[in-house]
Amino acid sequence: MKCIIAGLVVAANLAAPVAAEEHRVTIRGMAFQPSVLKVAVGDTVVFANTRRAAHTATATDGAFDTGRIGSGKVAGIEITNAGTIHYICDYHPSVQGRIVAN
Ligand SMILES: [Cu+2]
Repeated sequence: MKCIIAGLVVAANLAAPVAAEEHRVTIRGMAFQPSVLKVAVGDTVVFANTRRAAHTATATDGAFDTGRIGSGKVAGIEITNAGTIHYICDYHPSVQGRIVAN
């Protein structure tokens, strides 16, 4: 009986590949929210600027850079590598966030 159950679990995993997800980070109050985001490689992260000031989301290691995100605008990036990415706003370097990709 145990063997049959294990077989079913394997079959279910093969039949349902994990789909890429879209995550949202909001820039508000001079902070990225959430400040730490866990994602999977292949996922997309959309940064939404709800404030008047323009911002960027710029990885300190060069992994991504949204460029200028104006008030009320969004910018999306795809996560292509596993690891922890620290990012800042290029205009306000004290505004920081982290993406942990597995
Ligand atoms: Cu900023």
